[in-house]
Amino acid sequence: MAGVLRTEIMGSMATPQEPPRRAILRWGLTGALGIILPACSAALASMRPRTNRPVAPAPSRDPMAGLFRTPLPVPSVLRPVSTDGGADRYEITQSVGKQQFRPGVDTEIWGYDGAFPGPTIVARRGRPVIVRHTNNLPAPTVVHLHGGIVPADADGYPVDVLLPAGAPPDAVLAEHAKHGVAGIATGSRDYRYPNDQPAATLWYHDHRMGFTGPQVYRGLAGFYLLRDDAEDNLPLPRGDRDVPLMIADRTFTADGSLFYPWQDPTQRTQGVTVQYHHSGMIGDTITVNGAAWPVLEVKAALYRLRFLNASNARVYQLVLEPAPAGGSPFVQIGSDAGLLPKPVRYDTFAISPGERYDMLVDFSRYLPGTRVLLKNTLGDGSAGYVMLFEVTEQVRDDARVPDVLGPVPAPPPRTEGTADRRFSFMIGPEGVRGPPMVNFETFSVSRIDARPVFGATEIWDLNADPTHPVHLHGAHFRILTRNGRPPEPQDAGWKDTVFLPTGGMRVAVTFSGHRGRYLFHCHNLEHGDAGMMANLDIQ
Ligand SMILES: [Cu+2]
Repeated sequence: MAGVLRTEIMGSMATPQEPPRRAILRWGLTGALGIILPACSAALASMRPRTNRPVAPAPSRDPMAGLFRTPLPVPSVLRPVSTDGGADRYEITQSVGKQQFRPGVDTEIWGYDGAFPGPTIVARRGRPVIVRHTNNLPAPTVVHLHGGIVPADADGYPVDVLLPAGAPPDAVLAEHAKHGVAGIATGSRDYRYPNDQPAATLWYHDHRMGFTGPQVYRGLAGFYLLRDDAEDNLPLPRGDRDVPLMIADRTFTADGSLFYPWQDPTQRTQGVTVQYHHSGMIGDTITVNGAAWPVLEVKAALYRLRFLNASNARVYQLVLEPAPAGGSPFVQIGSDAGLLPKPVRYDTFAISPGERYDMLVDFSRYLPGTRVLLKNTLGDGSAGYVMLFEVTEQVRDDARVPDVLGPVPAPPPRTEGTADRRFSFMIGPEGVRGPPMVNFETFSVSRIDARPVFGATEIWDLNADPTHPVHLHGAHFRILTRNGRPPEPQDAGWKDTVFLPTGGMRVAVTFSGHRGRYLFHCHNLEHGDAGMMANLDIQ
């Protein structure tokens, strides 16, 4: 029976999408020629976004012309089906959908309730949420609440698959599931989230073993906003001035389909073509909330912009152009897992896959009528543009930047001496298909790589060659050193994802959530799928 399920349920999928180069739709300024580079290039060893060499010089007069044509969609907030019994219950159906990333072009996606991003869940600290997911997709799925401190059986361990109703038994999945946490479910599965943690911008996304990259890329991602009283008591922007921004790069084929570099044209086995093995899937089109290069009209007022990098592999360095009078337009109030102790101001900031930056931007520092570009200085050509804000009018605004935000306990001051554990993230040196590894091993569901003690705070030294965005499940951490030096201001809060620099980091991890098996892995999704993951057993 091995492989039968995947053969049958994947058989109804679209035909393989790897297009000839000329068939890739030229929505951007660079076009497609830059996206497939020779596999032997030394640049493949770099995690930096692929430099898409422009095929024509970028227009010098008005680079915005034609690019920013779609109003920014804001995902709808999901209504609970029940609020009885001490928990809010939600239902989500994972299904194939169609949507327009660009006006007039239909693209098939896989989405939560058929949409990308999926519906936003707004949760309250201390109030549990139960989400019943039903799988109507032609493939197994797994749901992970990224940043949530949840019981291990609700964390979306990669082999705890949810099969579509009617899927036949599969020996390979059954064998994998023996090493899982929650086992296999068919049709529907309930995920229970206690929400026993501070207000933060979380997100939920697919985490299926070996297929997380393609399944998130197809659209299985949504916001999960956790609120609490402490945050409510701050004079922060609310309502339509509290805007989640899910940034994700994609490449489209000539017929508007999503391009993904499957190694196996039948899409039954995991893995990407050798050109994308080291870089991960880097797209040439930047989307925000499911629209390519969108436009948001903003009042001349303070806004809360919750930046999430939901890209498979691309790192962004974001700037606003023009900068407002007085400079430093970004005021960070929160990081992955909650508010910072106090606001931090930036001219520019980097965000790697999986990270969140909770920012205030005061558009009253611009004159009404100003068009403000959000640019990515790491991207070439059209990948250098993210979205456009159009400042409309001055309004009454009660929101302001607080002087003090949330209490974050000081981390243990152990910056000298030996760490409790060390983790290295690297791709093996065996040529273009060297295996992505943690501590020189590729992932195995049947091997425990670390056994932290529940309740402990451990000091970890993390190293990467060259750089990787790493994400910890089941616990949050604080940054003690960066490149061997003191942390930077944005490192002050609780983190669950961090872009490891080549000089490494020392972090303090606190295991105060739940006992059980959790992952620690690279959030370059193609690296994770290929084995750059480790198992923690917290006991
Ligand atoms: Cu990686």
